[in-house]
Amino acid sequence: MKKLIYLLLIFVFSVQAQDMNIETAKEKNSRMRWWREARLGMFIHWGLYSIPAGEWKGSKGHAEWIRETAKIPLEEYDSLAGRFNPVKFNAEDWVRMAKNAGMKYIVITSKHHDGFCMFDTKETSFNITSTPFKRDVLKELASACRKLGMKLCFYYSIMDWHSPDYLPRRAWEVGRTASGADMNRYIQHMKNQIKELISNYGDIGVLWFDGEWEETWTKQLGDEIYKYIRSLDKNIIINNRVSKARSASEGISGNTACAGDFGTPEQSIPATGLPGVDWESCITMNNNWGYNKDDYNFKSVKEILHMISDISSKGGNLLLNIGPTSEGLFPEKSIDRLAELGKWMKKNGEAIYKTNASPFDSLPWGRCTQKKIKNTTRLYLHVFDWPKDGHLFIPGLENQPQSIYLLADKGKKLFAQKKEDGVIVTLPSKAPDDNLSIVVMDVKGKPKIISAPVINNEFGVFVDKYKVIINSKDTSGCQIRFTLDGSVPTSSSPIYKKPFEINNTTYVSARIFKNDLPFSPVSKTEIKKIDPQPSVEVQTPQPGLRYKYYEGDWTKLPDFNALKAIDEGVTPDFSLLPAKKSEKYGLVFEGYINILNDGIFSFSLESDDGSKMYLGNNLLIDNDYCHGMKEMKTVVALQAGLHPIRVVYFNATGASGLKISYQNSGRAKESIPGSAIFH
Ligand code: FHN
Repeated sequence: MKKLIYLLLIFVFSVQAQDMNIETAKEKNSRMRWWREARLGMFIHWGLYSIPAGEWKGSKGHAEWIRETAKIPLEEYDSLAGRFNPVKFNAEDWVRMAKNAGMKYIVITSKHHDGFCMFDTKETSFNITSTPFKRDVLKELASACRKLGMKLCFYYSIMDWHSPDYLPRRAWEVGRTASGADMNRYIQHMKNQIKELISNYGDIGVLWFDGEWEETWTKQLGDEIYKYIRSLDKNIIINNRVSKARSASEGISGNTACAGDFGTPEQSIPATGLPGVDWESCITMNNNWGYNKDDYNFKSVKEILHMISDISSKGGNLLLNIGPTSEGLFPEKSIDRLAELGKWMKKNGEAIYKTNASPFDSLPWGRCTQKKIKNTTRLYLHVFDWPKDGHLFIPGLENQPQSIYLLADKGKKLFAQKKEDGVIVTLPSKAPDDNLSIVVMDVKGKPKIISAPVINNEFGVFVDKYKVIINSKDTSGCQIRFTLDGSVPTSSSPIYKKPFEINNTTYVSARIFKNDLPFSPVSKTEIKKIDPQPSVEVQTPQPGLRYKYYEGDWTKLPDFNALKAIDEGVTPDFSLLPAKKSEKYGLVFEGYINILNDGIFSFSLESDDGSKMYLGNNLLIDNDYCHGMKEMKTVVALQAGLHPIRVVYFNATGASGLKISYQNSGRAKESIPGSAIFH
């Protein structure tokens, strides 16, 4: 009887799991396995925008957003479909270039924000079969991927500038009515297209959503679509942009309660790995996602290899972008970079594929990935800077290496010496690869690493006196010894017992000792004393900031002094004014910020779109140009009192936002309160 109940419970749970998309950790790990092991994929942004290739009626600097950034009326943009004829497109060539570059999956735009569908969809005639080319490129890519053993994945934009049902319209599309638009009908349209993409092209690895930031798309809708997709295909992987999990910059933090299987930092790499979090950095090879014929600013092979190394050492994937031409060709420089990448991956891919994040907090000369092989750990030491003296010091490694060799020359055994605070490997004078060389080291069991002590030096500078705090991970039975002149601590150096103050620029070094012998690497940091920026005298400061409100059409901050303000007045803080009437507007805030104590302040300026912050006569933060909510920070030393502050801001289209905060050394980050603002 018990067995029957047990079986019944398993059945109920599995049905419920299926319906609710609740899967066990084991099932999720199985579903994510190929993606986690892949580490490297190709992103392809291809569509009608490749025809203008970044230029429209003499205006340059555009790409896949050209319909928006060049404000092309719907009918005029749609007419590009009549010119789309990529006669040189060859799906197998593309897939072979991705494969030879060491990429394990391809994510291609099935539909970008412009709404043009690169596949044969029954949902709209605004698709590739209505072009002179007629052929369904996703179908051809699907068969090429099957033939050559590549995972095919589709990018799909939630935001759709073409669909009559999608809202909001673009702000400048004043002549295009929104009446009759029906977002519910649009969502059904989306579901129908998603079903086409999942059903008609064979095994699809990932549905890669984008364009989720507008207010008409909600967490609830995102979660609903996620469940819908998983009900169609229980193995497919879905990124976090299906819902509202993506915060501005990292693409990972934000609302983790939202649906989505992995985080999506864009054009950035998180500062550290995020244990237990799946994430993929999507990054362009040059400056644009879609093809721009004038964009020759391609990253070097070295930069690309170091990105792959940095990302995989933090447990993430790299999705590297190509923007093909309107003829259906990869740009020459993209082809070159792929070929160089492939040569390196052919010899060194073992250090990237199927690896896990580094066991080290950081390494002065590069990165590390690791693999468990039975009861051994294989460490892949990614050496960016080949040591001139031929000695590679691995700080804090306690394990006695079992074998060491160059991945590019496995026959050449290397020798290591266990030191009290780590391992020194003797390397050949010349690195096997000028861009990035891998040293392989096997250690028994798990790597045991003694981390160097941590000296608190949040901002690196102080104005009056500074409390030095030195911490170390649990190393019971040890002492921390330190020096204040930059010399390496010895067994006769003072023992750190509690925080102490310094009054001048000091080089603090610290090291862990056990039984009076060095036991960890050395930490060293300069803590610099600087003069604070002087405050200013203001006769009768009044609460609040002066503001001036402008309207206009900018892709970067204009010289507002040369423009006529539409509105001006005094506002209690930096919040965006309710008075704004247009989506495309600018603001200038001017006044004084009252600093209560001499100190070091970290200012943060986060905005969508561009902004700049001035303090006194200095440009403190430049966060200009069109972008989503993006934060930039800087540190400044200020004297107590009033300091002139000026913030300029513009919003181009879509979402808008401006957040200004500061953090005094040792205190939490906070928005600048109205009580600190005067004019
Ligand atoms: O607006 C898009 C952009 O065109 C591009 O597709 C990138 C790629 O991740 N995603 C959006 C910006 O976050």
